[in-house]
Amino acid sequence: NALTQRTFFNIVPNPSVGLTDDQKQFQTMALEFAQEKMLPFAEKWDKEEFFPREVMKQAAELGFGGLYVKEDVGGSGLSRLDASIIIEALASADVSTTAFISIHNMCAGLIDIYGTEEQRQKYLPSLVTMEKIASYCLTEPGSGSDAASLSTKAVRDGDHFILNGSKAFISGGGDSEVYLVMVRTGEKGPKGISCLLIEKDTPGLSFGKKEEKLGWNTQPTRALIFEDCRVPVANLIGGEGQGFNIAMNALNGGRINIGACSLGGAQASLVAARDHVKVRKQFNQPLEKFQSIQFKLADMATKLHASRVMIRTAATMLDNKDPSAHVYIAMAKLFACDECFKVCDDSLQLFGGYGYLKDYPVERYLRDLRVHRILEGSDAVMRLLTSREILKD
Ligand code: FAD
Ligand code: 2MC
Repeated sequence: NALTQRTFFNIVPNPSVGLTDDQKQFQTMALEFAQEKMLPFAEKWDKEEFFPREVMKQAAELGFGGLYVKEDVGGSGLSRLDASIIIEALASADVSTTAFISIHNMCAGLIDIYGTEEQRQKYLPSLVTMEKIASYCLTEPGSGSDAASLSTKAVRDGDHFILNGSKAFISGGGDSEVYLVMVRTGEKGPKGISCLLIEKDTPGLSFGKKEEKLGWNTQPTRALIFEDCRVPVANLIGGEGQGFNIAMNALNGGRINIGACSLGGAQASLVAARDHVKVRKQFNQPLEKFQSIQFKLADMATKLHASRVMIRTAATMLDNKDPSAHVYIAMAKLFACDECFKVCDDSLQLFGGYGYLKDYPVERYLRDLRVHRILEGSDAVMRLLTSREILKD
């Protein structure tokens, strides 16, 4: 992989344009970590479906396990914009592992904001170090995009809830020690949903087989099955009935970071394509001499830069608690995940047949980015959130 610190920063579009000196500093720190600890192994981890927990712990030593968790429990206390810059830099080496770090951060952030002081002190110190890792559990076999129709039932029995039902597609499922699970404790629809923190070894919780996937291979995906699973009422995060709002608010930050993962993958793919067309000769000249190829690179850079501007604007709106942030986040995720996927596809095309081989990095970025158009809210859900706002009276 030709991506080096020099090419990461010296290519147009430069990911450090417009950043403060502090932001440039931790962007460089994240990139150095990614290039030293992730990039040399990413291909092997992908092939062997290896979940690099030790490396994630090392990332947490730099503060990446609790990016926007408050400092009293060991978090880094960064803004969403700062977090997205770090996630993007890490993803330029390994999209799949970084995407799990993003999900873990979404969970830690959720506990930090909505947990009681006791819950924060009990769970966050070992999550920010990534000694323990956390999964976010909303999707069910019968409810994906229509998340508010979820049916995993939690019935109160004294100081416990008794859970029956299942969750599908859970990233980290079976490996994570902590699960944030949206369950139905009341009426139909979003207002009957609550959020429970469930520990891995809770009796009545079991896991499905590890799913075989096109990408995101460095992290496991499994179903969760609840059979009369008893969870203490003390593990309720927020109030009863607030679970859906909590889940959606957490996803706003998650969607920014999934977009940022797409930026990192597209940046690495663009750098690789640029280097390839400078050395690959056909018709007696390097490919870079053909104007159609020059223009393709210009289009790729433009798509990537526009995506980055949208992601960072949306992150800033979330930091400023702008009431319409979720709509700008939806537009940014839609645009960045679609356009950055196209950048990877264009890069693969510029490599010709070599792009299709696993000897070159671009096919891995392409496979990893594909799912960003589906998870944490599909393209259709992003359009739904945006169009509803446009049409609101
Ligand atoms: P569906 O909702 O059935 O959608 C199918 C298609 O119909 C999609 O193209 C969708 O865009 C489209 N569609 C849906 N509704 C509409 C509409 N109203 N109008 C037009 N088109 C529509 N979930 C978690 O909770 N936690 C996780 O950790 C997690 N990790 C995942 C990891 C991977 C690798 C994958 C693949 C998924 C993961 N998911 C996770 C689940 C993911 O969030 C869902 O797959 C996603 O929300 C879509 O739901 P679905 O698969 O049921 O598709
Ligand atoms: N930010 C803040 N609040 C939101 C929100 C958002 N992005 N989206 C919805 N809400 C609120 C909404 O304001 C409303 O609040 P209130 O009742 O207080 O007014 C409440 O949630 C219910 O919303 P709707 O009435 O819009 O509910 P509806 O069912 O019509 O639509 C929809 C909800 C489609 C937006 C939601 O179900 C959704 O986002 N679906 C996609 C599911 C998803 O993203 N899954 C990802 C799983 S995690 C994953 O994939 C990983 C890899 C980790």
